Amino acid sequence: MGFDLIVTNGIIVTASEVLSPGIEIGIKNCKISCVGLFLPRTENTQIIDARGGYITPGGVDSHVHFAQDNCPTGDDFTTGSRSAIAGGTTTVIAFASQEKTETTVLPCVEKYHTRAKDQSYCDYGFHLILTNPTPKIMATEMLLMIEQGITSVKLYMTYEPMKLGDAQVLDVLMAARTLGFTTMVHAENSDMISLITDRLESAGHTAPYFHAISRPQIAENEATYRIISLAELTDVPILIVHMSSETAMKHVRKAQTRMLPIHAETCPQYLFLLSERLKGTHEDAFEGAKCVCSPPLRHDPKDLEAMWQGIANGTFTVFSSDHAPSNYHSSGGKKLGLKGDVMSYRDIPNGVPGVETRLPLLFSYAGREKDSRLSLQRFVQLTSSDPAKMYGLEGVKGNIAVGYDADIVIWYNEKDLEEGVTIQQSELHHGVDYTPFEGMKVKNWPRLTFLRGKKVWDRDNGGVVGDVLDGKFLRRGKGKIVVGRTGGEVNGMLPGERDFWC
Ligand code: DUC
Ligand code: ZN
Ligand code: ZN
Repeated sequence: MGFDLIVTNGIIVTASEVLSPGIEIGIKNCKISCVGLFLPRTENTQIIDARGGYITPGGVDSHVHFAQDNCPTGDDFTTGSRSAIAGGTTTVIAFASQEKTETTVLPCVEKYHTRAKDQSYCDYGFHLILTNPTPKIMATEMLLMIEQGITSVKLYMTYEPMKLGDAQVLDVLMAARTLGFTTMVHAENSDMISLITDRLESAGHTAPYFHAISRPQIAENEATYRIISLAELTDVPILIVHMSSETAMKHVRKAQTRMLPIHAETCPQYLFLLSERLKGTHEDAFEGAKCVCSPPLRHDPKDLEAMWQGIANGTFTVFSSDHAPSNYHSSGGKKLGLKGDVMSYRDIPNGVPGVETRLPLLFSYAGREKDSRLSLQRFVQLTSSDPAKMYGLEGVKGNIAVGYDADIVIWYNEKDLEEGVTIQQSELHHGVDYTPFEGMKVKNWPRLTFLRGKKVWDRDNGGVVGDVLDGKFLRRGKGKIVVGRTGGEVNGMLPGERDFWC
């Protein structure tokens, strides 16, 4: 029989260990079938030499926006997934987004399937954005969704066209309790933001920088505390997406200390970028629009530092890109916020691109060097194995272990890349016309990416060597709790009190 492929001469990093040099990966029928020493070769075995570099699992980016109606100028599945594999990500979970006027989610999910099928370089799944969770959807269609492998939803506590009130959030959480889907939440206080936005506009403060002024940390803080309370009341695990501030993060940490199943995600922009980036330049007063995202970039380097602490100490379960692609130069993109000479930050599409730069940015700080901020294992947990667990892909994606899909990233031996890599838009593979990380230096970059044993990215020999037919839809199982547990009592309630109404 023998292996189809053996990856040799590298240092394998799993979610729990950095394995000794010499340990090899044997791949058969697209799966990792052995991790061990001196694997037997046959004449049909292809040997991949990792040249002494690290080997990590293919990245699982569980928060990307591809081909979404609200960002029509950026990435579709083809360009977005191409960018993913060039940055070492082999699985993405994108969104199928329900319109508030829709009383069923089935056509919307079909629409997003059509946008992705046979158009993806990497494997993909969908979360469902619920903006109108009718009783019928919650009672019958969510069951169907779970059967079809869509086992997570995202809820918004802000944005007029998407937000749910607390009563609706509670309805969804109660359905999640029964059906077992995973609930992701965008936590910002909508009314605080509206008040400030209206008053800023009256005062003529409408340049991109005021986006950050309009969404202060206290708005994230309040909504985070509120959603944790709603989740605690109903005893349901949640994941709070794209967290940006220490005050809000402290609620998560405190809840986790009480063993509540409260998970959190942060993204590269909240580790590396500050609100000063929203200020225009001499040449282009509107350029800050490129960095408009929500929650916004924060003001102080201490804010970044706090997010790094959450990365290192386990508060964050997931490090995603929140790749939200809108072109800067297209009229339907970021320029929606520029009418003639008049800037209007509230009309700028939210979000920054980053699916390709996510892994290299974090990997630069992983390891045992003096300037490292997290271990290599923690890097794997945050970028691959924990998002896979959270979203029902454990055992298939996100780790280097027997039985898993052979999704593998081989990094350069640092001796072969002494100068590192400078991030430049001209070198990236997304469909967006800029990167907010332009000019930043990273230490390393995926040299080779394999998707289910097939080489799809070879940085030195052709770049993208995969195909849009390579990516498959992932029917995900139900997500697992990674932090805490259900079944805890609510502070101040009698033991078992919930049973009267649950
Ligand atoms: N939420 C996201 O998840 N992405 C981009 C913007 C937003 O508000
Ligand atoms: Zn969001
Ligand atoms: Zn997002």
